[in-house]
Amino acid sequence: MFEALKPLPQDPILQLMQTFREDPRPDKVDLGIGVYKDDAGNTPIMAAVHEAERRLLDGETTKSYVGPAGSAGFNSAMAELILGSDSPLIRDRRMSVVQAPGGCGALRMAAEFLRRCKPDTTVWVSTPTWANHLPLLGGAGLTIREYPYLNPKTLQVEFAAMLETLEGAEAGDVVLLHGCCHNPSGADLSLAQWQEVTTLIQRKGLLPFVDMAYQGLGEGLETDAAGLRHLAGEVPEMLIAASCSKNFGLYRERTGALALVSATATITSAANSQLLSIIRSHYSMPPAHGAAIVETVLGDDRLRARWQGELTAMCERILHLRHAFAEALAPVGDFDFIARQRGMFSFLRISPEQVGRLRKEHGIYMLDSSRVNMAGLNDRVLPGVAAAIGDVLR
Ligand code: PLP
Ligand code: TYF
Repeated sequence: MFEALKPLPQDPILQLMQTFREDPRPDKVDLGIGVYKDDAGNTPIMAAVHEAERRLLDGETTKSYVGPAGSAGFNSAMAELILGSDSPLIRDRRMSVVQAPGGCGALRMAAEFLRRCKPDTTVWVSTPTWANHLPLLGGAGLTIREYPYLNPKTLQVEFAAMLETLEGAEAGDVVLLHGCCHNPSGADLSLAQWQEVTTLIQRKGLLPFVDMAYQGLGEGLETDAAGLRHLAGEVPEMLIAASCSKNFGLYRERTGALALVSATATITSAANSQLLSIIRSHYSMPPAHGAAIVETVLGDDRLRARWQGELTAMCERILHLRHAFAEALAPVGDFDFIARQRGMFSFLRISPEQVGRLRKEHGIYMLDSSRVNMAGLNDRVLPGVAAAIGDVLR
C-alpha cells in the first residue's frame, strides 16, 4: 500500500534550518526560522524556566495521567496572562481554556472544533499569513479564504482593503487575526484598527479567532494583548490559540493553550465538553512538562518577576535591533518600516534571486519571501549583513 506514495518536500522553514546547520562557513548568519536568539546567536533556556524545572524535578511526585484539558492551574494562569487577571470573562466563566501541544495544537483543535460546530465553516486569513495556518486549518476541512492585509509595496497594513473584503464575509464566517507581531510581516493593527475590526465583526456576526504566538515580544505583555482584549470585551464568541514557545522559550516542549469564549457560562461549559471530546479523539491528552513549567513560573511571584525581566530584555533587544538594522540599511534604500514594525519578523522586499545570492555568496539565510528574523542579528554581524544586502541590491 505504501509503495504508491510520492516523497513530499519538507516545510521550507524547517528545510532552511537544516541547510543552515549543514553550512560549514563559520561566519554564516541565520535569519530564517523564527526562534529567539541572544547576542551570541544561541537560543538559551530562560533562567526562570530552568529554575522551575529544577523545582519540578525535586518536587514532582507522579507522572500519572492528567486528562484531556491538561493542568487546571496552567489553564487558569494562561487565561489571566491572555485576558488580564481582572477580566470579567474569567470571573463570569464565559471563557474556558484547555492546554494544547503548542500553538499549532491549539490551532488544529480549534479548527476541528469549528468543523464540529459547522462543517462548511469558512476561515478568512490575512494575505500573507503564517504558511502553517493553511495545513493546520485547511487540513481540518475548513474552507480558507484570504483578506488583503499587507501592501507589498509599502509593507504597511492595507486596512481599508481588509475591511472592504471582510464586508463580503458571511455571518458565521471565522476571521483569523494575529494577536501581535504578525508573522511573516511584523505589521500589526493599531488599537484604533482593532476597534474598527471589532465593530465590523460584531455588525456582520463573524467569529474572531486570534492566534497569539508572540505575547510579550512586540512591546510588552499587556500592550501586545490590548487589541485582543478589546475584541474579547465586545463580542459574544471568540477563539484564541496561544503559544508558550516564544515567550517562555519552550519550543520543543510543545506548550500552548486554546481559549474559548461564549455568551454564557452554560454555553461555554457545553462547548468545552465538545472540545475535550475532540482532543480525546486526536491525542487524548497534552504533554505535561512545558505546561508544568509555565504554571510554576506564573504561580510564584519571584519566578514570575524573573521571567518578566528576561522577556522584557528579549523584547527590548529585538526593538534595538530593529532600529539599528533600519539605520544600517538607510544608505541602501528605504527600510524605515523595519523600525516601525514589531516582533521577530519583517520582509526585506528583495527578490528570491537576491535572497539566493545572500545565502550563496554571503552565508546569510532568510526565507525565500525575504522574511528575516531580527533576533538572528546582533551588533557584530549587523554591519556586514547590511553591506551584503546593499551588495545584492546594486
Ligand atoms: N502561530 C504563529 C503565527 C507562529 O509563528 C507560531 C510559531 O512558532 C505558532 C502559531 C505556533 O507555534 P508552536 O506550535 O511552536 O507553539
Ligand atoms: O515561522 C516561524 O519561523 C516559526 C517557527 O513548521 C516554526 O513560527 C516554523 C515552521 C514550523 C513550525 C514553527
